[in-house]
Amino acid sequence: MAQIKLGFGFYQHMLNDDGYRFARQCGATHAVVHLVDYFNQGKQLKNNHRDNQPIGGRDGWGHAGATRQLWQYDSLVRIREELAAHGLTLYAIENFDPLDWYDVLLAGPGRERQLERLQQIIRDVGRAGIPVIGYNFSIAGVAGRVSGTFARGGARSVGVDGGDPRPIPRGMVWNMWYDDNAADGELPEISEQELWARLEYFLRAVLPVAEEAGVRLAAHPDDPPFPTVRRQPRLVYTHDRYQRLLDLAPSPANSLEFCLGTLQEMADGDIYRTIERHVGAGQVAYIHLRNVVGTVPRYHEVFLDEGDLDVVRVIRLLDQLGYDGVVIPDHTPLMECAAPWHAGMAFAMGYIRALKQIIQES
Ligand SMILES: [Mn+2]
Repeated sequence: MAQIKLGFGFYQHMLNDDGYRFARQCGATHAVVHLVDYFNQGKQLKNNHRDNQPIGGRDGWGHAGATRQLWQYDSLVRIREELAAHGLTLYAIENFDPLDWYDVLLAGPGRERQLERLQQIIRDVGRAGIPVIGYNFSIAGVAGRVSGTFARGGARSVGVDGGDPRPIPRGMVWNMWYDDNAADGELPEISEQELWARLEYFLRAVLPVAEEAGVRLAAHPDDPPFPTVRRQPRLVYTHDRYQRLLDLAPSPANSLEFCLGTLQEMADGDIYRTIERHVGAGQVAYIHLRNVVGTVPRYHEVFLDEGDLDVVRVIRLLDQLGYDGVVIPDHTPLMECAAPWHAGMAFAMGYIRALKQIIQES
């Protein structure tokens, strides 16, 4: 019988023995790994601690490219082997480094060269035995979040309170700096149609390579799901736009990084029908699970068992649909103790593990 796989999402700075052991102790069997360091902007900003979700002020999440060596084939193999030694299967790499594809997102002069680099990364990831790459085709990325004591018992978490209209400075994309010496000024505003065209250009360049390499590319929806953020258009900010993404370039390698938190934040749509539609069709490579209260333009993140999403129903539905891919907790509120991030994640892992046991193993 098909079984949901419980995974754990590793930020780059957690790729060490302590991190591996923590995930395994939580019951994880699979790993989703971030190679980009979203927390490296140094001392000048104080709102981007490694023990919370990256929030980012004007300077976003810091500089892109700091951990670029990790994308080399030998590093990918080493990480996969380290995880395996701890009983964890490396299932996916999540997100490209902005330094490797800013001109793909911006349709800039380096686009062809960067597409070749992405093709090489996809080949290396496949050769290293890693079956999935998650990505988020977005110029603004995850921007405009606020932090507050939004969850049960006054637990700190993130949310959205209206949109973010601040323009993006040149030299920044996806919340990170790729060029410190960029001319002053702001990124030009473009249409949503133009951004879809850029996505299609990207998919047509990389999907044939991905098919050959045995890698699925898995698209994350736009979080937060506004039509525009920081004056840049978004792609997947309503439920039906996921289908549009799939239809743009049909391929077994064109798949979804199914973020249930982001889908739940959307103003339209029935999330359970969206799960049936895409999970049922085998289009979901892996799932981000978290809970929220509210939808755009105002919502906040909460513990898995207290939000608008019926997580018990979700796990039951995934089981009924025969889903045998990976589920990871996306993010969780911080808990009051010496290790707030770890406590929040351990709670989420235990909650999902228990549901899985009750529904699948009883
Ligand atoms: Mn997500």
